Amino acid sequence: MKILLINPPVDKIIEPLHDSPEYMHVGLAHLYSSLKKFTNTNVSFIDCKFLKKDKNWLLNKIKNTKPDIVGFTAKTLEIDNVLYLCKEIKKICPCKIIIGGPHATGDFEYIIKNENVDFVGISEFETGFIMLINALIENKSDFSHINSLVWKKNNKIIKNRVLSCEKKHIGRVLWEDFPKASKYYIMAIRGCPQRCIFCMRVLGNIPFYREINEVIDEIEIIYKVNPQALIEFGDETFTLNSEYITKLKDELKKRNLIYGKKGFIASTRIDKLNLDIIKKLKSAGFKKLIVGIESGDKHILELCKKDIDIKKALKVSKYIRQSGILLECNFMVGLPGENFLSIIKTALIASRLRANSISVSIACPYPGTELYKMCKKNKYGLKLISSDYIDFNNELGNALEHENFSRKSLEIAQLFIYIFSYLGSLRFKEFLVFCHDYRKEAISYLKHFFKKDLLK
Ligand code: B12
Ligand code: SF4
Repeated sequence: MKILLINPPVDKIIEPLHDSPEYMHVGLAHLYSSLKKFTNTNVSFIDCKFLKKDKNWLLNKIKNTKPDIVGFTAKTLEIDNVLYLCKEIKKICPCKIIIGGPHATGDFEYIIKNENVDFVGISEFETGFIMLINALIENKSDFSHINSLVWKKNNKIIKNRVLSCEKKHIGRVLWEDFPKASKYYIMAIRGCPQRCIFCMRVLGNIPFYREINEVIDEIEIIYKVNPQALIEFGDETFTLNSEYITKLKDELKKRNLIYGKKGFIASTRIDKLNLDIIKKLKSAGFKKLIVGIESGDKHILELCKKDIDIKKALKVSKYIRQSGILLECNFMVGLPGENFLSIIKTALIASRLRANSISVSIACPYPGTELYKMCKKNKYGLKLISSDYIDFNNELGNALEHENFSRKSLEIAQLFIYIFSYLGSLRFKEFLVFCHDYRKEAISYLKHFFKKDLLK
């Protein structure tokens, strides 16, 4: 049985960082590795974005290789593009099609209703996929025993129980099977116990810690494939558990993987950092930490269930700067409770945190989140302004506005925070460095910013 896993191509490069990335899709890399280990199938993985391949190339490839199962991953903004590809694939290849990933987890009905889709996988899906393949190999027509699967029986949609994957099925990614990349994302911990209203938590609320040895084996293999690789931990909250970090640091040291490499990057919550953990991360070779602050307004942070204390965040950011680790802070505008004053507060905090880089996005109500439900009910003056999923993107999207805050005002607020975070703390040189480092993204951003006005 031939299985083809696909990270779909983009029609047009709008956000170069993500549409034409230097890294491969971690979720599909995990699925590939588990299917290879636990099934007797011929599995392959094509990351069209990483390989810079377009839809014609992909369709040709499918026509020539005739896989039995095609599996697409899809974020919300790419789901319609993927459904279009499914239609084209069914014309040229009599395969089964399964879709998984973030959109499938948040809005499986939208996908399974499509006549060209056979199955949908919800949340993490290593175990579900292995069970599905075994059922297909045995020619079964009943799939009700398969974890986290959505399927159709006599045109009726059936959603099975959503269960966590079996521990043994989440193994080491076989990075050595893929082309060399300059950047790799790896996952040590899956899931996040917090409840932020804008976050999907595709991998659930219960943290699952991978075996330290396996994570470090993965790092070792990546460095064998490319000794100059940059490695980022994609975990939602990397420093959830300080003991885990200590063990990780010790194992990295033991295997001499800390020095001489490019250094690691990780994302975490600022309230899961303290002086001790920062020192550990520094000695483990971490060069950059990314944290979500989201807003400088206490009321908004409460409404969003972000659960962080701004004063403590300022203190921790100082420790990070003193340690020599670079700090990136993420902010969001357009959250419930946003007003003129809260924007000013966010800009002030962004400047006081003195982060080396920042990212300011506009809140995006991804289906399956509490924010989406709030928008649907027009709570706190929130409004969904598009039902077209291509607009569901935090950076350059067009999905949400407020009763008293038009989309354009949110975009102006976003630009204002970007600029004020540097110039408000008189960091002119750092601002120029930031503009230089992210020049391609800045051009896309400015094009998007002025596009609607120019079209008028
Ligand atoms: C790390 C990460 C990134 C990394 C990329 C990592 C990578 N190389 O793949 C970076 C920082 C670059 C990134 C960028 C973006 N991200 Co991101 N990211 C994440 C994060 C924190 C973890 C994802 C991850 O790697 N998980 C680990 C792997 C093992 O899990 P997984 O990918 O989900 O795959 C599992 C299942 O989903 C499922 N599955 C996945 N694909 C498939 C396919 C099939 C066929 C099946 C059956 C199952 C299946 O099985 C997999 C194994 O269990 C999630 C949050 C989260 N909890 O998911 C957000 C998240 C996925 N990102 C999100 C977004 C929006 C983006 C951006 C668009 C940001 C932006 N510009 O606004 C970009 C888009 C990049 C792109 N073009 O793909 C959203 C997606 C929401 C949505 N509904 O679309 C999330 C959910 C965060 C959120 N807002 O809640 N991201
Ligand atoms: S802390 Fe981060 S990963 Fe966890 S729910 Fe909040 S935004 Fe999502």
